[in-house]
Amino acid sequence: MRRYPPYDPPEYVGWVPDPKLVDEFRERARSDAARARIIDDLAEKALLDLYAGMVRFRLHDIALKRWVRRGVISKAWLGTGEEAVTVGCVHALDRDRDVVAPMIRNAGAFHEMGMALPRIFAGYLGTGDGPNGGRDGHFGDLEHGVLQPISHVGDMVPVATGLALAFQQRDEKRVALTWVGDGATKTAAVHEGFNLAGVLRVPVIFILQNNQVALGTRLDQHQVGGFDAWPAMYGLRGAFADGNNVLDVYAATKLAADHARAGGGATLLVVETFRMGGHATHDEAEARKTFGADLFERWGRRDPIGLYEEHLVQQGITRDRLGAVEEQVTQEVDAAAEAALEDRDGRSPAPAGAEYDGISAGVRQPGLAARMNGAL
Ligand SMILES: Cc1ncc(C[n+]2csc(CCOP(=O)(O)OP(=O)(O)O)c2C)c(N)n1
Ligand SMILES: [Mg+2]
Repeated sequence: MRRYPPYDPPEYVGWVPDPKLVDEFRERARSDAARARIIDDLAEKALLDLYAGMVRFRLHDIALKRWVRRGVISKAWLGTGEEAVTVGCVHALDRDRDVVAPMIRNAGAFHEMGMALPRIFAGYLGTGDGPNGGRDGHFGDLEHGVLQPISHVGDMVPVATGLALAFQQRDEKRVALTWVGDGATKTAAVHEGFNLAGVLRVPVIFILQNNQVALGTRLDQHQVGGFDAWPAMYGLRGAFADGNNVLDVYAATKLAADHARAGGGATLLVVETFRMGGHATHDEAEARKTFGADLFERWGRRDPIGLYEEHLVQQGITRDRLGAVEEQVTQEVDAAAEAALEDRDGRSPAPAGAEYDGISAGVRQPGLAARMNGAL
């Protein structure tokens, strides 16, 4: 894809494919027979949709970075370098019926679950036409199966478990999915949720998104060893995927969803990736001190979008075709960001309690009720 020097991590600016990594990308996706079958079944449209989804997420982040530079918003949390984790998971679900609970690195789940980009951008601006009427920077849209996160990391794990319990009790073949960061796994809520999901065998998928860092604390500073033993510890079906390989993430999630729908219970899918920037836009310089330049360089060569593009070209999809997809998504994101800015003062929320009933609506969760009752 086109690179954006003012906004991209420096490792992405002059990105050129490393043939060895492109081979590894292909081999990784084929190393497991069940995953290989799923990938082989993907039609060209589905392959291109995955590509469009990742490009959309990257450009969504770039639009937010641009707004931070222009002083439109004060700060933004980004998923740069981790796009494959969100997009691969979402595309593997039944997006008309399943429910996801994204965290800050998973904003791509908003648009990939079907929320309109202008509405998403309105959410960041806090205008009254945003998903929660401009009340809070945390938003979702239950009509599209996206739970609004709460700020406390890890808490969506027991919430997703509870949703899955409802699906199980109603004998609905539906799945709940949430992402949990390496740092968030240190909370009690995550332990409670994992344990309950294991005991009750509910149809939930936990994506343990190990990006090697929590705020300014490296994984090796908050945990001894890796996550290999964790699924078994909780009695959860365990799976592992390369978080910079969208096909691997897609296939692993699809298998987890099939397993859950068949009544097999919960999966903990451990995905390795890397945060190619700061915790948010405010601490990019600090992040460069948290890790050595070699680590950024190593993961920078594994840009999930660049690798996937090269893979698709090897599979016979032309660069022109990819370019056309990118162009269309670029126009879509640019237009949405511009539209959100127009007359934004005029769209600021009404004084609390005057017109907006978001608080009571939030408590009643009408979208969730409709979704849970199969009306949506
Ligand atoms: C319970 C709780 N403790 C602390 C915080 C402050 N906080 C917000 S994000 C974050 C880091 C989370 O790291 P991780 O779970 O690895 O996710 P990442 O940011 O790397 O995607 C922290 C500590 C919080 N939101 N909730
Ligand atoms: Mg982390």
